[in-house]
Amino acid sequence: MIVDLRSDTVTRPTPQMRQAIAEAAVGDDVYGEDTTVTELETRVASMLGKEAGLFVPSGTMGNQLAIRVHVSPGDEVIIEKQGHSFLYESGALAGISGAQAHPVDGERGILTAAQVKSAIRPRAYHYARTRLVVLENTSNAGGGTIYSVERTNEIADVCREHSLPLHLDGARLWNAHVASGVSLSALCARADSVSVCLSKGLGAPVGSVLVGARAFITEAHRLRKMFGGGMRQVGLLAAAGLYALDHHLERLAEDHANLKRLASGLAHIPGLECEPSAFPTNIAYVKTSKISAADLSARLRAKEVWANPTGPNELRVVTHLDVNTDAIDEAIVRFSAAMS
Ligand code: TLP
Repeated sequence: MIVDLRSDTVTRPTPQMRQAIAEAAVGDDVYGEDTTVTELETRVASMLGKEAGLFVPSGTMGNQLAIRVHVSPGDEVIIEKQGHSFLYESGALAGISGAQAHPVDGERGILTAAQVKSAIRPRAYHYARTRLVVLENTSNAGGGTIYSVERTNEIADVCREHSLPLHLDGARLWNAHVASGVSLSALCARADSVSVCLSKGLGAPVGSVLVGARAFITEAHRLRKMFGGGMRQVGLLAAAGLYALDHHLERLAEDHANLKRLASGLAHIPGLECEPSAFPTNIAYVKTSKISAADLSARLRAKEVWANPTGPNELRVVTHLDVNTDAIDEAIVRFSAAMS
């Protein structure tokens, strides 16, 4: 049995999800005629308390469309230094929007309002114009850490004082919601735009939804076409997203419990460090002092446990729909064997 802990993106559609895909009503979404897509967009927008939604192929496109709507070339974007939209989206911030990042070192991926405030450039023509703040909830690089409503709102207050829009990369906002018990709409009430992914913990094969005010979505819709993201009978994929919202949202609690179980097991293995309480959702980072992360990853691979290095002495492990408790226990045994 392969235990794939590389990411929650690796899940495969369940037979029931495939059934929902097979039965989906479809139409040409470029003509606005795919009722399943429209249902998904409306549903996600309403869950997140926003006026409108737009189905996009990936989280990257959701984030980069939002950034492109919010900024102009030469503008600056305040973002955590390991924020996905800055670090892992192939330079799109510069390549697509002509913007530069102002990376800020958060605490486990989480920024404070004071940090955001002090990163805003003075209004002098030597400087780039600060035009956007991007937050990520949960923070991937922070270890699935959660922005509380209070923290988000404090940052939103700073944004409002400085007339800056706030974009939320909510690829795993679902996990933040399930782990904290706070409603999705409260978690993003003060964000001007939010991108949420269906293809991570929710287990759909493809897709994200970008939400915001109607005028914002109208412009994002125009740009989605420009990016080549106008899709046709894509209700097939939207149906998987709707199925995931109905059946896979609340079960994220299982992934969180499995992550704790895994982290606690790994913490007992000599040569590994992993503090379970530092990882509130489905992502953990494991420090390896005795051997390099690359060596450990290779040894694990030979034992059919897949986990990627994220630094010379650090591996990331992620729990998801396709890893049950037995697989977690098996992974712990194999980690232990790989270290001995
Ligand atoms: N994250 C992937 C990798 O790209 C690192 C993963 O395996 O975690 N926002 C966040 C916070 C993400 O973690 C990701 C994907 C995205 C956006 C981009 O989503 P996709 O892959 O759909 O473009």
